[in-house]
Amino acid sequence: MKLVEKVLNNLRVTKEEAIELYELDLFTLGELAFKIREKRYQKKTFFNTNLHINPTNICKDICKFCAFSANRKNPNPYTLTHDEILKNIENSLDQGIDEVHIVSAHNNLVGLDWYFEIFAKIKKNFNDLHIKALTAAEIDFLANEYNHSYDEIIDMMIEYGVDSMPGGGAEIFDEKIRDEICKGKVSSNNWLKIHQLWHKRGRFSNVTMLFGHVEDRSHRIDHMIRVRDLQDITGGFNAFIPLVYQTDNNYLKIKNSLSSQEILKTIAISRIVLDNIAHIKAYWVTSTINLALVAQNFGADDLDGTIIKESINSAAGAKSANGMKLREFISLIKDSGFIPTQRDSLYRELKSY
Ligand code: V47
Repeated sequence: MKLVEKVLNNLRVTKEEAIELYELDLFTLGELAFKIREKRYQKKTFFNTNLHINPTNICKDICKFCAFSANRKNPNPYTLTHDEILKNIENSLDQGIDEVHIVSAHNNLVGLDWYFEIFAKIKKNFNDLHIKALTAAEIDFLANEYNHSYDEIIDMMIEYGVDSMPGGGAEIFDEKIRDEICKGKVSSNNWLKIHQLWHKRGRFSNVTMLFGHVEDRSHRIDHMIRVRDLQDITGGFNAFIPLVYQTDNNYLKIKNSLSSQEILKTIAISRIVLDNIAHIKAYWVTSTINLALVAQNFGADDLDGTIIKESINSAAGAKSANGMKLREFISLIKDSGFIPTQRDSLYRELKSY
């Protein structure tokens, strides 16, 4: 059977076939991915109103792609106090947020309690907020630093009020490329193992893929297939989030950024390959809002959220430092011919605009 027919018949593609999909022209590929998206969600595009908080940029790891952590290229170390974090949240309530997304660097100066007690304080002060926090990379760091098993760290997450896990730290799973861009960080197998343990508790998470640096197409497909294999076992991933590599202020010397075509093809292929993951998120922060809007026609059904303040990708050149106003977000989705559909963190629909 020809590959296009296979996709049209909703049959699972192999790794080799997925690589072959890149050879299709952009519009054929887009149409295939759009059909899948349309069948599931018609013209709905999901988003939420969230606040990103990055409480510290002091990091014991040195990932070459990272411009956020305090180092020679970004010599501005900071660590927020719990009161400052609570104040940030309080100041954002009038924007209607229902989720806080908290990701820190791997700071070995502040102690385990600093990482966890903030979750309990948030729950105490803002009981309705969903806490999406601690990447598998942070969990691996905390487990190693404080001599705990992954299960013990996960017990603490649940005890202190973490509701779901973000998909950060996945980068690219191919071990050779991973060594090149972030040696010493959580291994690919452990990243997947931590999410598996989290899913085993009946909890949900996301999974990212950082692309557009030193990897090639086959590494991206390998990444997707490893995700698909785990999802077959657990069913715990809500969304796949391809993150377009941002080039500024870091130690990876990448001369050529990816073309929009290659980004859209990768998003479309992820929609086709990841037949067992409900949502493909075009994260506007790294793709630009305009390309994220186009990605709706290439398989993406989710654009993340309003964010309010973004620190990790904007440090590397993304135009996202101040998030986006809800009204603007809604009208951009509408103008592009889709139905803005506000969701909660677990994808329950709240409101259509
Ligand atoms: O893990 C770091 C990435 C991630 C760069 O789960 C970079 O809903 C591009 O994981 N260029 C953090 N990317 C962001 C993240 C995320 C974002 C939105 C939603 C969710 C979710 C998760 O940012 C890191 C890393 O892979 N990153 N540096 C860079 N130069």
